[in-house]
Amino acid sequence: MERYPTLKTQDPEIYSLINRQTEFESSTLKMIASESFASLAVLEACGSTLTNKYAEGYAGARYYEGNDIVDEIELLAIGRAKKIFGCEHVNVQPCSGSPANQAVYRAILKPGDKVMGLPVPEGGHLTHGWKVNFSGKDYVQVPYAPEPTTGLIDMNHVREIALRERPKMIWAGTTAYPRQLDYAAFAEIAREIDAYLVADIAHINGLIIAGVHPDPVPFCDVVSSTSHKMLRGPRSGFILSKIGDRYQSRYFPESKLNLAQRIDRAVFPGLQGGPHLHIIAAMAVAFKEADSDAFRSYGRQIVANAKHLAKSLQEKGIAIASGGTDTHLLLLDFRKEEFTGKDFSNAMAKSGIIANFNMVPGDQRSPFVTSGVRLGTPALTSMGMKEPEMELVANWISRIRQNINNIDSEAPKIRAEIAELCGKHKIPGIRP
Ligand code: DSN
Repeated sequence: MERYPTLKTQDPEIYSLINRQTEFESSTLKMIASESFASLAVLEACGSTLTNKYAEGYAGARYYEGNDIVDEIELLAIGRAKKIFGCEHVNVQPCSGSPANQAVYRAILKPGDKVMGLPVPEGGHLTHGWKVNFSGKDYVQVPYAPEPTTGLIDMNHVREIALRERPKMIWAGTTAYPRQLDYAAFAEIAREIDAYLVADIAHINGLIIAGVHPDPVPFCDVVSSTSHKMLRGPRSGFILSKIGDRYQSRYFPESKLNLAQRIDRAVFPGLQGGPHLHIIAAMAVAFKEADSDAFRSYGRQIVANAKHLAKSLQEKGIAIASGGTDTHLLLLDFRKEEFTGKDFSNAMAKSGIIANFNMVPGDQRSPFVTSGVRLGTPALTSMGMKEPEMELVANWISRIRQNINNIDSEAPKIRAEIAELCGKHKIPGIRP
């Protein structure tokens, strides 16, 4: 299939770089837990003429003329998101997960307020109050973390911290935690201290749609997400919320705006200008794709693959943080090894397995080298890989470990075998 024929003649340099990256991703194992493959339909919507349109505002209340058709697009995206997530209100304008989360802060907190979240080294996200991010500079993070010995979040411990510190908002969301979150328990704690509960489901939205992870929507005031990652949409973000604010009289007695309205105002005009309509159209396409048996089966297989990979690796003597996984990701735990997580992820990349080094619970090494590697299965599952392929992946990872001090001679052999396996599989958006 010839891609981008116009770009090829008009800008051969960019054409060639895009093609090189596509070829690279087609011949290596994409195991970054936050990546997958968007469909051709999603990519076509991203590359559509909608990129030309300005539509500041919301459907029916724009600051430009000529928006009747794009209103339909945005409303379609919102309607489809409401259907798959079963929520009261949706905003599809945030440009990605971090801007979505920024809007959540603006809608429900004031600078200096306390927010409870996992620090980045503990498996949280930059925007959950980490010190180098706006969320840690303008707000005060109350940290919680998986227990160093078990690798699990202990809800009794979370409750103790919450009762002691009384944050105004609690994040239930992770980027490197392989277990399910207990939203009902988070909600009970939040209610005890009159805190807003916000779930960040960017990593696990597809598992929720597939019914293989608890659903936060009934328990949370707000749920934020990206639309890329396992959802396989464009790079963007969205916010789901209740309409009413259960703490309106306590925290916003003067405001005439409910929670949904405050979120909408926080996104536009609070933080952003014109919405990216080509991306919103692509999100609508992704939401439609996600509302299907094929997608739900993909979500179930993501978890089946991750569990199988974890078990196969354990059988080969590789430790897995928290003893396994219930989700799309696993953390290889190299705390007892002489090599670091960074050494290992470099060796994997040389061999054609692309992932990232990551802190693990109880890690004594610096975040710049770590003792862990985070692996995810969404992209391989999108390629149609199942348990037999996970066995192969486990074998390759085991060979990398055995040859860690001699990787330059072993890596090319592994890489060739991986390229051969990839060549036998479809890749959404790239190879039908
Ligand atoms: N950067 C993403 C991840 O890899 O988890 C989170 O936004």
